[in-house]
Amino acid sequence: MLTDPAAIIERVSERLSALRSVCCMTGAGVSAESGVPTFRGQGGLWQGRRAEDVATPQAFQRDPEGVWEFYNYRREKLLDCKPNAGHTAIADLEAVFDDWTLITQNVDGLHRQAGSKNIVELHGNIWTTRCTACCQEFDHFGDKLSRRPTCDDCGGLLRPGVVWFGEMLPPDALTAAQDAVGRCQAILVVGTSSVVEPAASMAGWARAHGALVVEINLERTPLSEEADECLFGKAGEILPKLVSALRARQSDPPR
Ligand code: BV8
Ligand code: ZN
Repeated sequence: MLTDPAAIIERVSERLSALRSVCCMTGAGVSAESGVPTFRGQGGLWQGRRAEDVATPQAFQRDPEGVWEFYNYRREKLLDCKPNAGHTAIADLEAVFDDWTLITQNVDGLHRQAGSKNIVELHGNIWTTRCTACCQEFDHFGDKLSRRPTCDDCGGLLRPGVVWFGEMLPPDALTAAQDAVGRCQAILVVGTSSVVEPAASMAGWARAHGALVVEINLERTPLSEEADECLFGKAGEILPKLVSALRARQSDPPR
């Protein structure tokens, strides 16, 4: 049983190098090294607050200012956060495979800042807002918003452009993710606790049609049992090594 991380990375790169269609599912762990708090870990966003109180439509109905306080706090913190080596490596992987789709649960926009192009934002984007009256969507990247921001067009109350618990995922994002997972030959699952549905089931969908499942995480998760390969460690350290190993194989394929 291989335990040397370098050897496992070599083996994973060998298994991936033969493939053309690969997708990647990321969670908050990919942004942790950029200083973005995760949800369920030490110091996570759900510590000291319940998702039901700040990340559901009912919470927003009940206390829109309190919910905006939570999102404005996160937007403010994000202004100092830059993409890390894990984001950059994921952007590099887009050029390694003919058919690459990045599916992210993250709402921080750091994958796009790192250069990823083909991105499916399953849970929306914290930099966008949507008017609760006229449903128009707005990009407020970097803007400081009040606790009760309103629509320039109709004066309606704006809400954060993210998907809350109990809300359906954006149909086109879900369809794009299902298509990519349905055709992929491998899925890399990076920095997610794999507990939030339907994102948490997508690796199983891929596995069901024979795709290789590779998990990259600091620790074991509910997915680890069914993953074909588990690389334990920081995404920002493992992913650049995986990219180098894949590039070496591409430039000098084994005879
Ligand atoms: C849906 C946006 C259909 C907001 C998020 C009862 C009633 C209603 C719904 C449900 C219900 N029971 C279950 C459900 C479904 C529910 C769900 O899954 N609940 C779970 C919690 C039980 N899902 C939904 O509601 C979804 N919609 O199902 O619609 C429907 C509709 C009505 C009724 C039924 C069904 C919508 C889910 C979207 C919620 N929105 N975020 C915001 O961000 O504020 S979810 C939130 O969790 C984030 O998006 C986040 O990405 C996501 C998952 O968390 P992770 O990314 O995995 O982060 P976490 O902190 O948990 O883990 C970090 C991991 O990284 C750890 O494993 C750690 O070890 C690792 N790590 C840390 N550092 C590193 C690292 N790894 C590598 N390197 C490092 N350096
Ligand atoms: Zn409006």
